Amino acid sequence: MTNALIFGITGQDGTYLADFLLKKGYTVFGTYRRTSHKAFERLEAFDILSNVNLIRADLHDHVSISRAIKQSKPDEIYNLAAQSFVAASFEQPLYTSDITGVGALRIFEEARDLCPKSKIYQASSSEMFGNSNETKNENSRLSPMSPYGIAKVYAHKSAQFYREAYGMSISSGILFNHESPFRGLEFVTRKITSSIALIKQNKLQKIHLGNINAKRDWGFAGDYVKAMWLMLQKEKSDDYVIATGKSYSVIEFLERAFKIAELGDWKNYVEIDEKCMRPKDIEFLLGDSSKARSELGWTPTVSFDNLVSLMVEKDLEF
Ligand code: NDP
Ligand code: GDR
Repeated sequence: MTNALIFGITGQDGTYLADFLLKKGYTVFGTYRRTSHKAFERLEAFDILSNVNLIRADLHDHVSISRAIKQSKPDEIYNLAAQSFVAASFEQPLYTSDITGVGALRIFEEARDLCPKSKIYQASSSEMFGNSNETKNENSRLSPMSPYGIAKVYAHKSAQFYREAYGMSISSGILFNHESPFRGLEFVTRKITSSIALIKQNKLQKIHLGNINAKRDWGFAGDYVKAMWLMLQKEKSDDYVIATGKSYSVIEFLERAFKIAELGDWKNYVEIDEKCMRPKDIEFLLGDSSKARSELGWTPTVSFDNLVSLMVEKDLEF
């Protein structure tokens, strides 16, 4: 039996990854935070809540990280836990740095003491690249434009340092945006598809959005968690860009989503709202995942059109 420990099992990726690893026969441990309400709705929707071993831990608290490692004796550790909403990082830069940046370091440091031979996955992000028109690969310049992006660079560089200085097996996946029907409601894709469902029910008239000209390389979360696992099956740890190689604007997402919902022209339902604008935003992101495709045999299976359909149709099941 192989033991996996997922920090952030309650999130979108954590749930897809837990499902994937259970199907591979892993014993899956995952961390959750204490909240005043239930945080397991995704694990319940996948019907795997009773199949995973939950451990309470917070990335702010290194003692809880240490306990999670001791309890799970992991062969593989996946650090997916983060304050992952870029917009919120402008409001809470210190908190974001502590969880998304230093939180990763806390895991690496505890693992160095307790399980230096475990394989570790670090969730790095295309948000580390910042703005430029170039297609990004593993060697592209890191020039983050948000407190979240800066925190991810800190964690990414720490992963490389622990790999080189201590010989630990830490791989970083530089993942571009990936979505699903289980994406958090505040991210733009799910905000649009969940709002469309409310419009259909006459519970909402307008969707308030910010920079709808922004372009992202959007893939499907189910494909991307497979890439995480593939990275940890390699003997040598490394960094890999995971992306589809196609970029679409928020406007193109709106066009496709409204067409599927048969609501007519999206412009009738969208209002541009200053409150949804960020102090700085990345206008364009496009990834080159040739290294992952050749070295890991990874390839995305869900097109942009199919991704939008999947999300709209799921939200319309009300
Ligand atoms: P989510 O926001 O859906 O999940 C984040 C997870 O981290 C949740 O389980 C959350 O718990 C947990 N978490 C938040 N704060 C803490 C904390 N202080 N201590 C412990 N756990 C905490 O993110 P995704 O699943 O979309 O992303 C997974 C990872 O990949 C994140 O690190 C994200 O930054 C990164 N990433 C995501 C991309 C994407 O497009 N989805 C692209 C590139 C990188 P709770 O449920 O309690 O909030
Ligand atoms: P992003 O995703 O910031 O790329 O980070 P998000 O869906 O939040 O924004 C994508 C783009 O859409 C624009 N936008 C809006 N975004 C939101 N959330 N709400 C709006 O109303 C809105 N209007 C326009 C944004 O300005 C942006 O340009 C995601 C997260 O999952 C990170 O954790 C991850 O690291 C990166 O993807 C890669």
